[in-house]
Amino acid sequence: CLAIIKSDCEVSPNAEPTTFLAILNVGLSNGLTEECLLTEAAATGGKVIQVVMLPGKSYCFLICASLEDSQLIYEGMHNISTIGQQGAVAYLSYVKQLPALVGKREWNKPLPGGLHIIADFVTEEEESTLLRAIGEDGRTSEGTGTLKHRNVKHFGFEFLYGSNNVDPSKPLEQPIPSSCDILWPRLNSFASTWDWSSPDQLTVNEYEPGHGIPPHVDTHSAFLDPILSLSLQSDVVMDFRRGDDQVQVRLPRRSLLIMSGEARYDWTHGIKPKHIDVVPSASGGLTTQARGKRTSLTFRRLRKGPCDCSYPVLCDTQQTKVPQELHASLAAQAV
Ligand code: AKG
Repeated sequence: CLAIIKSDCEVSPNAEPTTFLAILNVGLSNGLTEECLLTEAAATGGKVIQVVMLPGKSYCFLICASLEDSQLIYEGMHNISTIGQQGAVAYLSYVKQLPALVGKREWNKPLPGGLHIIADFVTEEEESTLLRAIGEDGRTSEGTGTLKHRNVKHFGFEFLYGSNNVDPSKPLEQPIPSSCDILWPRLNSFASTWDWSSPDQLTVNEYEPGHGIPPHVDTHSAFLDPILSLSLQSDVVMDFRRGDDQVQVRLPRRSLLIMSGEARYDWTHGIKPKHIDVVPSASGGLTTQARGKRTSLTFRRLRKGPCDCSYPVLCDTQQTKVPQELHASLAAQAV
């Protein structure tokens, strides 16, 4: 095992204690979760600053708060802990350093053009207010609001998953809740970028851990640019794709995602149905993040006419086939 980490990522064992521990025989590839590892380490009395796990690998690393913490964890877990799937036994070793930037390449790609993420767009208090407001009202999809991989509600206009469109002649009784009005003045710094007006359509998606949404582009002729999505309750990783290009984007809880221009029209976006995301860690490696229940508020503005964008590939106005096929996966989710 030690030979593998040496050849994989040039990490050498150290006979004397260090604050870096390699945990061998368990990792992302055999189902180890950060939560499980941290619980096990905490039970030894040792304090962990960070867990570093590498995609596809059956080992991982811990950064401990001090040499004393590292020794407590080593003594409490080496050869004793059964934390992998099917109770794989963990072997521990002190190591000289952590792997440099291993697995991080995926995360070093530039974001799609026109994609912005504004962290802490709402406070925790505002998050609670918004969740209360959308919980009380709204039109549920397909009568029940349950798609195979998430629950959905609409305000302003219903998004029709059969046609992947809205019917502008049929506004819903419930407009977008007025508690959302606090959001729009915060977009002032972007206002010159778009011909801005407040959204008139809101789709609320509730994802339990393990839920997701298939890759799709929001129908060009149905909605204007930009499309906004506010993430509440949990972080998640969203995948953007254009041809062979794929970019993973972490959407933190309480952040606002803005998809404009290229990101709105020329890239698909989707969320893989998983319980755990692999995400960058501060030390330059990767770690896992268990998903909690996530509620997203996707705000759109109806276009009411053909799309005149300069991104024809996924444009239903300019070609009918590709977007329909893409959206078929969304429609297929309806129960
Ligand atoms: C949609 O409802 O079409 C979405 O893409 C939702 C995105 C999200 O959950 O942030």
